Parts: sequence; C-alpha cells; structure tokens
Amino acid sequence: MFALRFAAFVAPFIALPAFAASADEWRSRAIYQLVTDRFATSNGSSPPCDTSQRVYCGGTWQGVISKLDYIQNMGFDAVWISPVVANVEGNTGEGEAFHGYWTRDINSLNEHFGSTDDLNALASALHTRGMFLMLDVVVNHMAATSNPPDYSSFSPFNTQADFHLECFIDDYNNQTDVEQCWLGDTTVPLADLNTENDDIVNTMYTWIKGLVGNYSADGVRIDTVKHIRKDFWPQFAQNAGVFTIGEVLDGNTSYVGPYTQVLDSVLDYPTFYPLTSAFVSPTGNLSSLVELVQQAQSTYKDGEFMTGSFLENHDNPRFQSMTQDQALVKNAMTWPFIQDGVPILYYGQEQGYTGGADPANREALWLSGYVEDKPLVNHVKTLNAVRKSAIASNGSFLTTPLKFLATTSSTLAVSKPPLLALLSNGGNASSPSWSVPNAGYAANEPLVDVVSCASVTADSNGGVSASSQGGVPMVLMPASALNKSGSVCSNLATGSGSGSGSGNAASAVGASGGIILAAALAAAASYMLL
Ligand code: ABC
Ligand code: CA
Repeated sequence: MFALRFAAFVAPFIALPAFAASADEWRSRAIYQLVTDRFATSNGSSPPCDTSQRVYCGGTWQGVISKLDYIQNMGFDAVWISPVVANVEGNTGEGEAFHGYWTRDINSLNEHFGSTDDLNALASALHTRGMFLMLDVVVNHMAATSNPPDYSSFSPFNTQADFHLECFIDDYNNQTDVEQCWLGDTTVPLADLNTENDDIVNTMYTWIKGLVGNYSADGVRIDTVKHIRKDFWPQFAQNAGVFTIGEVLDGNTSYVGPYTQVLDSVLDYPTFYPLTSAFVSPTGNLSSLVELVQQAQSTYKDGEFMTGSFLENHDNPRFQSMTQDQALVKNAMTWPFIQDGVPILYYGQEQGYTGGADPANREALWLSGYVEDKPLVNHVKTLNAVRKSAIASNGSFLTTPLKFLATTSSTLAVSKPPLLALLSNGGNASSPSWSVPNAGYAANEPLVDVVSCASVTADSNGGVSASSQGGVPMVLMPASALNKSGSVCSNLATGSGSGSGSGNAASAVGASGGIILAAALAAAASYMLL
C-alpha cells in the first residue's frame, strides 16, 4: 500500500525533464536577482561603468558562470537573470538596451550577453550545483526607436496589425487602458502586442514553451503582467511548464491578489512599500507593515507562501539610497528571509550599494571586487543559512503562516517556528528590547540569536525577553535546531543529524538530478502525512 501510493505520487515528478521545477520545488529556495550586463564580465576585467550613461557595460552569461561561487557561498540556490532575447541596438536617446527589456526579436538572443552555447553553459553550470535558473520574459510589448515604430524591424510580429493602436497609458485606474495602451514614451515606444488576437496569443504560448525548453529554465519571472488580460496567463503558465512569478506593479493587495489565481505567484509589491517605509527611519510605521502582511495572507491564493519577497530591485531606488544606518539596513534585509514566501536579493545590496532611482540602481558589481568578508555579505549568509536550518528542522516551516506576536511602535516579533525574528526600527543609536510572553518555545529552552551568536534562554512559559545593542535585529532559533557541525553559531548549537538543520545553506542543495528526486521524496513524505 505504502509503496503503491508512493510510486503513484512520485512518478509524475520523475517523468519531468530533470529541472522543470514546479512551484513546490521553488518554495524552499532563495533567489539572487542580477542585471546580466552589470554583474560580471567574461574575462574578469573591471571596465568603468557610469550608470547615468545607460549603456552596455560588459557583463555576460560567462561572467555569471565565473561568479557562481560568490552567489552560492551566500546560500542562494536560484539565479534570476535579465531578459535574454535580442533587443533594439544603439543609443535610443534613452540609452542602450543593457537591461534587456527592449525586445526586438523574441527568437534570437541578445549577443551582448553571449551565445546560445554560453546561455546553455550557464544553465548547466547552475544545475551541476543543484541551483535553478530563472529567466525574465517580456510578452506585453516590443520596443521601438522611432514614433510611430518601424514595425518591420520587429520579429516575428512585424506589421502594425499585430499591435494595439498607439495610445500611451495615462490613466492607471482604467484597466482597459492599462492592458491595451502602451508603456514607454515617444522616444522608446513600447508597442503593445495585440494579445486579444489568437494568432499572437498562440505564438507567445509556443514561444515560451520553446524558450524554457531550449535553455533548460527552471522558472520564469514575467514582466508587465498587469498589462495583459488575466485570462491570457493560465495557458501561458501551462506552456512554460515551470514555476511562474509575475510582476504586477501595484501596491494594493486587492489589485494584486487576483493575479495569484492565474500564475503560481507574484512579486510581493504590496508588502514592499510598507516594508521600505517601516524600516527606512525610526519614525517608520511598523503597524502598516503588519496590516499589509495580514491582508496579503488572506487575499493571495496561497497566502503569502509563494510570493517573491524583496527589499530592492532594478526598478526602485536602493534601500541604502534612503538610509545608510546599518541597523535599519540589517533589520529591513532580514524581512524577506523570515517571512512566508521565497526571498529575493537584488545583486549589490550585499555590497552596500547605494544607487537611487533607475538607472542609478544598476551599478556594476565588479567595481565592488566581490569581497565576501563584509558585514552585509555575512548577514545574508546567516539569513540564508538560518532559513535552511528552520526548513530542515521543522517539516511544516514552509507551510506555516508567520504570526506577529508583539508589536510596539518601534519593535516587531515575527514568529515562524522554530524561528522568532525580533526586529526594530530604532536605528543604530537605539537599544531595543522585546518581551514576547508566548513565543511557543519549551520552558527554559536554550535559544541562539544567530545574528550575534549569543545565547538566550526561554522563560518558564516558553516566552522570550531579549534586547540588542546598536539597534540590530535578533533572529532566534532553538540551539537544538542548529547543527553542531554547521556554519551557524556552531559553538552554541546542540543539534546533529538530519532533523536539526545543517546550518550550511550550500549543503542543502545536492548534485544535479538528485535534487528533484529529493524534492519529490520530501513532497511525497509530507503528502503521506495528510
Ligand atoms: C526608464 C526609466 C523611466 C524613463 C525611461 C525612459 O527609462 O525608468 O523613468 O522614463 C524597462 C527598463 C527601464 C525603462 C523602461 C521604459 O523599460 O528597465 O529602465 O524605464 O522604457 C517592468 C520592468 C522594467 C522594464 C519594463 C518594461 C517593465 O521591471 O525594468 O523597464 O519592459 C510600470 C509597469 C511595470 C514596469 C514599470 C517600469 O512600469 O507596470 O511592469 N516594470 C505605477 C504604475 C505601475 C508602473 C509604475 C512605474 O507606476 O501603477 O504600473 O509600472 O511607472 C505604488 C502604486 C503603484 C505605482 C507605484 C509607483 O507606487 O500602488 O501603482 O506604480 O504605490
Ligand atoms: Ca498590453
């Protein structure tokens, strides 16, 4: 009986190509988002890169391959790269298409980033390490360099009839305008594809299937999702055949929520805004963050579980362009790793980059020297490692919604057993303290704050009282949930064996191929418990 049900459940996973990863297989992952042109050069050189010029600086897929140790050492097991298809060439008057979002031909690659072989080599280099590749795809529009566009310059949609009539979106409250008018401006019009036309729609469905297959992608980040009617998306996702995460750029859960019904997940923009304002200064409003997260938990299809949580991305000013108080920065950076969804870190945040609005937030990472022994790099390592430990030590960590246990005007206590995160926005001159009467631990349980590697002991009711110096966050774990031979505060850890988390994020990913089976087995195991 066991064997039969087991086999029936596992079989569909095994039938998939090695890395066609589903939403469930992304749940436990952590994503590093990079701008391909700005992350690393093929030969390791460090050309100058003035972001204000908005031109190609020289990053490539080979460059990414050469820096996978850097990414993996921080504990990431998935990489989101810039759109890969051929873009408009030359200086448009708004710079070059170094970001990859100005599609000219959906069936050719962007040669600035490398060749077909290079992109395939990146996919296999990632897979060899047990890491996932996420492609960024644009379906809504093609970019032109004149107005009206020269439609014959696009491929394969090369006539005006393939596009909605030109009108730039000026009323974001009119959803028909949002879907059928154009993004961009008269210098670089983003000609809006006529996705009401079945031929166009079917071409896009066939295209995404081919793209994912050709480059062995494990997931796709989908651009401009709110600019195409919702019922376009389910079949698009089905043809992609892998995890889909959509960009619906809006701050309201009521607007974003319905899109969680048509794709696996969304980038959690609604949380991003109150998250930023909560931690950007000591006057930030923590209750707005709490309220928003609770709304999202009840509005999104799977609560917050499958969202992508981020503090920075390529479209918004970096957090450190608004404050450089390192205590605030560390608190804000902690959030994506201790909440319900998949954490996403935008490259350069770990190096303390401070770029403001686009294009300043797209700095070349080679100018940092990729130094790994730095406070924020270490913070990221700790956060990834502690999350993997929590996942390993509690089989339902990933499916248990976080709870806010105690909120004051300057402190938050976020519980996601076995983890308790104690955050504050007092800044580096503050000494925050937290009192959490029912934290859910055992009486007098030995705990470890993994940020400072200090011991904390639960009280006789399993509650926690703690305080930190210099406003830094605390992330508590039972000492027994950390591995004595792991990388997280091993001197205080008392756990060993599989249930207690290795504390080493890198070891949580296996060799190519094995990981899918492992994920299938884990899924099967939890399924058996139902
Ligand atoms: C750049 C500059 C522009 C400049 C232009 C010439 O060059 O950013 O300021 O005018 C690509 C490039 C960009 C380039 C654009 C346009 O193309 O990366 O550098 O702009 O040529 C995605 C990608 C993004 C990409 C594109 C285009 C789309 O992530 O990198 O940009 O393929 C809209 C879209 C969203 C899009 C974003 C850039 O524009 O919906 O998909 N991102 C409101 C609207 C949003 C709108 C947003 C920004 O403004 O509702 O739909 O996003 O314009 C919240 C509200 C939101 C509000 C925000 C700002 O505040 O709830 O509704 O968003 O509180
Ligand atoms: Ca559209």
